[in-house]
Amino acid sequence: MNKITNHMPTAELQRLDAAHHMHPFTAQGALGEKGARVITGASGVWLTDSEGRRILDGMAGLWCVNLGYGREELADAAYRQMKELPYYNTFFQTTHVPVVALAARIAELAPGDLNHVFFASSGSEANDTNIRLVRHYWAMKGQPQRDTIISRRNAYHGSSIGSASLGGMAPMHAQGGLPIPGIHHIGQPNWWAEGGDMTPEEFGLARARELEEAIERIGPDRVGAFIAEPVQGAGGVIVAPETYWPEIQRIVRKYGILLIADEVICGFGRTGNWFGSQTLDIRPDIMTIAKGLSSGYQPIGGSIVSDEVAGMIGRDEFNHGYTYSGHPVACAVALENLRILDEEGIVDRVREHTAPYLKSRWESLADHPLVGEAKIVGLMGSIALTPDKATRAAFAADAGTVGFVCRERCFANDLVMRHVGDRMVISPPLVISDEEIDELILRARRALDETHDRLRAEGLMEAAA
Ligand code: PXG
Repeated sequence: MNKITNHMPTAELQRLDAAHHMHPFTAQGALGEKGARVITGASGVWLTDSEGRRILDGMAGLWCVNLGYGREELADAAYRQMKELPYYNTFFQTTHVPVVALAARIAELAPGDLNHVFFASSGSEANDTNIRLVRHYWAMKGQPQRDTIISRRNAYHGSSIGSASLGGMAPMHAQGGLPIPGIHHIGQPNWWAEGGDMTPEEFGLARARELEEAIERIGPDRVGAFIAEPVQGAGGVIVAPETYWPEIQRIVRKYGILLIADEVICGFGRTGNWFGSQTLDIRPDIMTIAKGLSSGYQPIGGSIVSDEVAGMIGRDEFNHGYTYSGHPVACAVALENLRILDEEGIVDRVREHTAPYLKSRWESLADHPLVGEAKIVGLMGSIALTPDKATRAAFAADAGTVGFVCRERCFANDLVMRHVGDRMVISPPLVISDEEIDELILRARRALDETHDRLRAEGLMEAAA
């Protein structure tokens, strides 16, 4: 076979891709007809494709390239580590310098008594670890029946069997016999779509109290933990009303259940602090991390665990671990990523400058005829598309039809902005400049205008009954 390079014709790359590469979350047959966009390089917030187009990456890859593309320091860190010690494990009473240094640094950054890290290679693995951690913790405390974990509908916690069970994505549960036993889902705090006639404050309280109702129904002695993303990411950047988290906090304390904050997207500067839990004043016992930990330059994730939980787990052998738990190259790259985020003041800059600026520009989109609410926390934002702002109506067409049209128009305008149903979401690299934010908004508005034209032409502006 010929060497596959960036210089192969796009059509040939697309043909080989469709023939041999199974894509995640993709209808492979349809992909074969259209062909995937081939990304060949990137720098800062800009991607380049095989046709030579420059594309503004409004999603930081998959919510992960916090530092932006093309940082040579991270490549150098990987190169140095590969030469020195490309691999060693952390089983059987061994350790190595990068894993020690990274664990200690994460413990320093994490709030409160979250001082212990169990490493994995992804957020999915880390959440699988969390299921086992929680259940083993309660078993060690003499309460093995506390094996139920409560989560939320439309949450995303990963794609392995355990983590997808924690997640509340109905289309994922519909395939492969999910969820596993012992996972219970309550409603999400999505006021725009589900708030009905309640004020956001009333709705936030009502949705939080579903946790209390679930605990009472299942039995307070049966529930081990509640897991949630500080801001739901893949569910559409759903920002809970202000009343929600304080009430959740009250309930988990009242019943003594563990709180797991899934920080896979919110962590490492995304919300303007090191962790989303700090931005939203959440006090978890366990945090899931991945993505921004290495800015996506290496696959790495983990669970940050409190003194109390780690102490209890440590009393016995925890029969759990991955070949690549604490992989030295991934740890070295993550450490370098954290150094740069810190020393260049990137997290502080997000909080003090970039987030307020993006917020003012993002919220200006709310005057567009298609846009209902515009929500944003730090550098993660969403807009709800609607045929009727006053009633917060959904479109008559199947959910996602309009969002898909808008995503296509973004693509055509060389902007990566995702759709989740009929919400559009952004999560750009944290290093995005003011000029690049202006450019992002300009392209988003153009895409919205083109979407609006197309919806009118195709009779898709009808509201659902
Ligand atoms: N928790 C959260 C909150 C996530 O967003 C995971 C766990 C799983 O991480 P891994 O590394 O196993 O993928 C995620 C991942 C999307 C999309 O379409 C989002 C994620 C992954 C893939 C697609 O928005 N988030």
